[in-house]
Amino acid sequence: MSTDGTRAVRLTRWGGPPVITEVARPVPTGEQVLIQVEAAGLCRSDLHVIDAREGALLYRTPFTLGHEVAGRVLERGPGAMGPAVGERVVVYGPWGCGSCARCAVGSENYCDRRTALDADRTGTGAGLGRDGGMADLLLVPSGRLLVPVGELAVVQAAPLSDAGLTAYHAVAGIRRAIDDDASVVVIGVGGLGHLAVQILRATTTARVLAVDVREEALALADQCGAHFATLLRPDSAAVLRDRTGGVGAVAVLDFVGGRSSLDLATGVLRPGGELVVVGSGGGELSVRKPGVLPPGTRISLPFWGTLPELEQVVALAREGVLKVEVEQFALSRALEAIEGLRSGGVRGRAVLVPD
Ligand code: FEH
Ligand code: ZN
Ligand code: ZN
Repeated sequence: MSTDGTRAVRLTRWGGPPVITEVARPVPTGEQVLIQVEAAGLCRSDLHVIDAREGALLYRTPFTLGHEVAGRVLERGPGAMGPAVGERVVVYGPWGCGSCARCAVGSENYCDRRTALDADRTGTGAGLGRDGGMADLLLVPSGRLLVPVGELAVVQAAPLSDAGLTAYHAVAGIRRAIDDDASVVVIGVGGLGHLAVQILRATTTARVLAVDVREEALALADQCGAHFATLLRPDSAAVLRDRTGGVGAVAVLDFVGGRSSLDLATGVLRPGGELVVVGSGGGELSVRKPGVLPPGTRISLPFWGTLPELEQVVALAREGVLKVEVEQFALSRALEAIEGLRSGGVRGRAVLVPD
């Protein structure tokens, strides 16, 4: 390993496997900030990026993967703001234009200029067309995208920037629906779902009912504070509805987004309830076919989260309220970790740590 090169897990061509290769050390200019990566989480969206056919995504290869990153500020460009050199931070992953009405309030996940950014094909975030953090170093466009994490362990901090933030944003969207004796169903207790259970328990009065297809996920749901957890079966809607006192759930958070999870959601929702679809499991739902959805159902497709929400998630974690179930892998074992995620063999969130 030469002294000035560093490692990165890169997608070098569409349809090809990611490779661990040496890249030049980035030099921060202007507002940019160089991060010494200390932890980078893996996400199912990384699999979608890796498996994408040419033209499916508006990104140009090659680029480094990884949109769930924590580390230390190593070097700052001359115009950089935010955390100082040496400070430990987590990186807000949706990189918008930074100046539109949405970005101005920290909602870069909903940047008004995203279409233009897509057209420019330079990518919309860390590891999403822009060089990401499955690497030794990460160059961040601006210090505005960094949230200090204090003494929080980095393998706990990294997953907050995507799994934690996405779960928190999904819960934020249904908070108004949670009245007395409300039940919320969480479908999929993986990297995002297990944090959603904890966030619901920590920030709402909801009765939390969890569903998954894996026994070990039910144990994780219990560990995270779910009031009830069950395997997905043909009678799950009836079983869950019974746990709601017969009225149904005021909200369903579907972190799978597949045919069976959407079917279950339609069977357990209360009239006037909230269907929140986060997972991209390829499921379809007919919104107009009579009898598919209860009357008054509101459907939302939340995406990632906002900078202020990331600060709130980090605060919850620093208070000890959020505990991420992590399976740690050395950066040099990144390809093995990716295959482990693909095979469903990861408990909680897989996190790469530069070795
Ligand atoms: C990232 C990029 C594209 C689609 C979905 C995602 C999520 O993993 C972000 O949380
Ligand atoms: Zn993700
Ligand atoms: Zn913007």
